[in-house]
Amino acid sequence: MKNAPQVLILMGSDSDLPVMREAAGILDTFNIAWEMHVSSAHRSPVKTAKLASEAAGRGVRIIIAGAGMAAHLAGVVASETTLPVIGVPMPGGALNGVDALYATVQMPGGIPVATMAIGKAGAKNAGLFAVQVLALNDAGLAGALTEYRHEMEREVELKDAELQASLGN
Ligand code: RP5
Repeated sequence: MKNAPQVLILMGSDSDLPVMREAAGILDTFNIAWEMHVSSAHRSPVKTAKLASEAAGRGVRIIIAGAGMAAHLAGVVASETTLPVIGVPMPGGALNGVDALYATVQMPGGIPVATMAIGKAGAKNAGLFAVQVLALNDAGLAGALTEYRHEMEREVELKDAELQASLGN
C-alpha cells in the first residue's frame, strides 16, 4: 500500500508539471511520501479549497503550490489551512514568471506563503525546504540532509579539479 502523503504538491495547470516534478524528485531522494494534483485557484476553486482544507486531516504536514501568471494558488491554499505552504512561481507568460513571483510572495499580513525562486530551482528548493521542516522532528532525515550537502560540496570539488586539469594546472 502507498504510504500516506506527508507532502501535498499542487499546481495550477498540467503545463506546470515539468517544473513541479523537481519538487517530487527531491522528496523521492529523501523517501518522503507525496501526492500531486492539478488544481487551479480560479478554474477549479471548489476542488482547490477541498484539497487544502482536508490536507491536515489526512496527515499531510506541508503543502507545495506552484502556479503561473496571476498566481494566487499558494495564497488561496494557505487561506484554507494552517499547514505551512511553500509557493513556487512558474516561469513563462508575457512577464516570464515575475508576475507569478509577485503574486505569490506579496501576501498581505496574516496568511504567509514561503515563496521560492521562479521555476525549476524554486521547485527543487521547495522540496528541500519541505524536507528541512520535516527533519525538525526526524534525526534520520536531518542526517540525510547533511549528507546531501556534503555530496554537493564533493561535486564542486570534482568540477574544480576537472577545470584545473583542463587548464593544465
Ligand atoms: C496558471 O496559469 C497555471 O499555474 C499555469 O502556470 C498558467 C497557465 O496555465 P495553462 O493555460 O497552461 O493551463 O493558472
